[in-house]
Amino acid sequence: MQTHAISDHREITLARGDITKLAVDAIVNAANPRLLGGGGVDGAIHRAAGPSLRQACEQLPESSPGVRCPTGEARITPGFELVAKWVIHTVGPVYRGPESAALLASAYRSSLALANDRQLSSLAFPAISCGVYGYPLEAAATIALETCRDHGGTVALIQFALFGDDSCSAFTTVAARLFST
Ligand code: AR6
Repeated sequence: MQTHAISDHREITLARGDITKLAVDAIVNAANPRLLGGGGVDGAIHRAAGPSLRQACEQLPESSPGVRCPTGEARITPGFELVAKWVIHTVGPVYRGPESAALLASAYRSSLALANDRQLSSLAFPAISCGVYGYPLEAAATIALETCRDHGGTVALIQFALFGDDSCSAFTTVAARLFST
């Protein structure tokens, strides 16, 4: 595990692992706009949280037909059978080129803002958009880590749960460039 202090009271950690196992206030789900589950980390979170999670997601209002969370926004539900008390569901962009950066940053910012509203002190992110949605790892890691570094607020601990060798090494390389400790 790597730890980077970003101020006296805030740190970012990077660790290989399964986000569903983490004992943090909230884990972030890389979902799709329907918010009814899917593959990748979304599927893993729904399996670990149990069927109540899908029921809670179904209760969230649609902003347009089939859309409970537009790309770049975030919604919160309880974590049910997870160790984490809450799940923050966000939707990253499908990668279409550098113009996708603003929406990816927005997915991180919206998640942090929700955690802040609830006065949560610890939060775990997966590598949003880096699986099925095809975001190049180093570009995504730069956006993820810069956005978390620059976001003020109550979240004292931000953990990145990185699932594979490729995401682990990309986030580690970018963190070494961005952070001095
Ligand atoms: N813990 C942490 N990271 C994980 C886990 C896990 N248990 N499982 C996978 N990852 P993806 P996206 C990593 O595809 O690209 C879903 O079907 C994975 O290795 O889950 O944002 C949704 O419903 C990768 O690095 O999310 C959407 O339709 C990262 O999580 C779509 O995929 C993100 O990969 C969202 O695509």
